[in-house]
Amino acid sequence: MQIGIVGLPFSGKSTLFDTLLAHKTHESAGKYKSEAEHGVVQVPDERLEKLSEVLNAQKTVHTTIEYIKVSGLEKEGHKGAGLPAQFLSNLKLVELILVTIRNFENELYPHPMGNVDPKRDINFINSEFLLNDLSIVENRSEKLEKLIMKTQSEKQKRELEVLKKCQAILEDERPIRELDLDANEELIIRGFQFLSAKPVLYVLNIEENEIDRSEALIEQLEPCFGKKCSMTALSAEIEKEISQLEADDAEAFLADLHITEPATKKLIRVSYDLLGLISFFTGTEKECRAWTIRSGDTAQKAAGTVHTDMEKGFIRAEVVPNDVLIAEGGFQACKEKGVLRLEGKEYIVQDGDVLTIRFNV
Ligand SMILES: Nc1nc2c(ncn2[C@@H]2O[C@H](COP(=O)(O)OP(=O)(O)OP(=O)(O)O)[C@@H](O)[C@H]2O)c(=O)[nH]1
Ligand SMILES: [Mg+2]
Repeated sequence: MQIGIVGLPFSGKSTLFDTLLAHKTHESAGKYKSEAEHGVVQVPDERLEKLSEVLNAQKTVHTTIEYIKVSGLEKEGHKGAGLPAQFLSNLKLVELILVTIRNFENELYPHPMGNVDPKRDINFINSEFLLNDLSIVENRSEKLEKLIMKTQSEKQKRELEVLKKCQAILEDERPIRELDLDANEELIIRGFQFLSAKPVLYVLNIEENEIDRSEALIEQLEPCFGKKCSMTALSAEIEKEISQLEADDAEAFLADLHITEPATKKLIRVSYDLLGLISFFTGTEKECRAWTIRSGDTAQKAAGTVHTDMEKGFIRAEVVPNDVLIAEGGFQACKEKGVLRLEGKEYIVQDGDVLTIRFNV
C-alpha cells in the first residue's frame, strides 16, 4: 500500500518522513519523479511475531507500507493552472494522503503565510485539491461533449454523467469523496485519480508542550474535515528523535512525554482504521505472514491477496483466531480441541484470523 505525505513548506513533511522511515526496509523500486522521496517500512505486528514463534516458522513476513513524500504545495496556490504534474503523478497510486498541518512556532523557519493557523491551512489545501480536480473534470467533460455528438456512445454518456456529478459537488466546494458513488461509477472515474476523492489523514504537527492538549486541539479543527478524513496530533521533531533511540530509551522517553504510542505505530493504526483495513495471517513452519485486506472481505477474496489461483480455485479455509492458536500452541492442539473451524468462500474474515486455504489449481 502506498501513502503520500504532502503539506505546505516548513510544515514538517521531511521531519515526519524521516521519523516514519527511520527503520525502513529498503528504498522502493518504483519510478518517481524528482521532488519525491520514498521508502518502504514494515507494518509492526506483535501478533505475527508471537504466531511465528509458536509455529516455529523459519521466516516471518510483515506487510509493508510505502511512504512517498511529495513537495509542490505552495502558498501562492495553483488556482486555475492545476497542481504541478510531478505532484499529481507521484500521488497517483496512493490510497491515502497524509497532510502535515503546522501548529508550531519556529522563527528560523517561518510559516510561509506569515502566521500559524491550522484552520486556514486545511481549507487552503482542500481548495487546492478541489480546484485541481475541477479543472480536470471541466477539461474532460468538454472533450466528451464534443465526442458524444459524433459517436453517441453510451459508455461516454455514462462517463459524462458521473463527471457532471463530480463537477456539481466540486462547484459546491465539497470534495468528490463526499459523493455517494456506486461501485460502477467509482470504476468509471478511477482513472482520473482525483485528489479530493482520496481519504485524507491530517497530521497536526504540534509543539512538544502541547502533547497533553492533543485531543482539545483536534476537536477544535474537526468541523474542517468531513467524510473519509481524520486527524491525529504529534510532535514530529520529538518523534524523529525518539525514532533514532534504542527501544528501551525510546520507551522511557515516550512515557516521560505522555506519548502513549510512537508516531510510527500510531500513524499506521489510524491509517488502517480510516481505510477500513484489517490483517489476517497465514502460517506454516516455513513462513508466517501477515496480509492486509478490507474489513468485510470474504475468505475467497482474502485468498486472492495471497495468490490469484487460491481465489479462483478456493475450496474452503481452516480458520482460527491468532490468540487461540497462540494459546493452544499450534494447529494440532487446535484440531484436537475442536477450535479449528472450516469456513466456506462467503465467510467474512475477522481481524487477526489465521487462515489455511484449501484450493484446486
Ligand atoms: N518546534 C517545532 N519545530 C518543528 C516541528 N516539526 C518540524 N519542525 C521544524 O520545522 C522546520 C521545517 O520542518 P521540515 O520537516 O523540514 O518541513 P518540510 O515540510 O519538509 O519543509 P520543506 O521541505 O522545506 O517544504 C525544521 O527546522 C524542523 O526542525 C515541531 O513539531 N516543532
Ligand atoms: Mg522537506
